[in-house]
Amino acid sequence: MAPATARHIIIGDVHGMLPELNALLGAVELRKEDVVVFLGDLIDKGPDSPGVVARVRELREGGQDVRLVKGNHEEKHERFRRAFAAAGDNVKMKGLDELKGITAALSGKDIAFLETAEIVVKVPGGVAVHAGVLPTTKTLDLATLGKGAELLMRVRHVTGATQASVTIEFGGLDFHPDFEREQELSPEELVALLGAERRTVVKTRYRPAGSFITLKKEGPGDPFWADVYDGRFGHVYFGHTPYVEDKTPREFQHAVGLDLGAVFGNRLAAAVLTGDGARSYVSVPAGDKFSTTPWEE
Ligand SMILES: [Mn+2]
Repeated sequence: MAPATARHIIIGDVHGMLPELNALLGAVELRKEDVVVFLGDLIDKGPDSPGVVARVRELREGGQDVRLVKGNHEEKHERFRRAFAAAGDNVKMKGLDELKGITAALSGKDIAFLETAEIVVKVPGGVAVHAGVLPTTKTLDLATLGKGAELLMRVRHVTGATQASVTIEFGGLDFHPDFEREQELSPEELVALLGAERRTVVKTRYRPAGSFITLKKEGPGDPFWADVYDGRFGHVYFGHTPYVEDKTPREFQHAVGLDLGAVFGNRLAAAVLTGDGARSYVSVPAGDKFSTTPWEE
């Protein structure tokens, strides 16, 4: 257990930006008793992923309480390592050159360190996750979430309205009703409404408002998750979505986005939580820009 006076330093996506990480650790005047939480995506895109992993690993080896949240980039590397072990050079994945180059440059200790990453890290007054939480999530228990835990690493926009449809076989024809008024009904209620006893239900589809949307598939009525998150798990500290023009972390009612897009040439940021419950922010400018596509994963 960290002592009561310990601070929590929560750091946004580093993406291989080693000088900026060192500058940030200097700017927060890191103390031995601080808990340092990295929000994931230590690696990829930037110039020195292996250097960043070694730096953070050595911080832990030096006795600092370091917690690592798993980002979608750490998850992608895990998938690559498994696939490469099984299929060698026959592996087909997007970004293969970067995956291979970084993997080759990581030591066994570095990889073991990366594999200590957690999907959710509890922090005072809330949780740290890589991307966010779905507004509809009822629990953060990973066993209960199952494959849904994956979305904590990826969520951005969520559905703004409930989508419900029932496909019904009727007289040899497929019947695809288009619901508007009944949107709040469950599939069972929709079927009852349609008099299903005379028909055969082929397929029901029900997605409540607040469901996951794949990147770039969102429409104008689909909010960013943190705009509709009700605070049920406390304050959520997240990265993943880079705010490439913001000078300070993006604050929501019950969440704060700490990825200020260092690798996109903006800033590397941290939240500092003190024992008395106060929250402040520290950030340092990026020395250079190594990626120009913040809308990509
Ligand atoms: Mn990410």
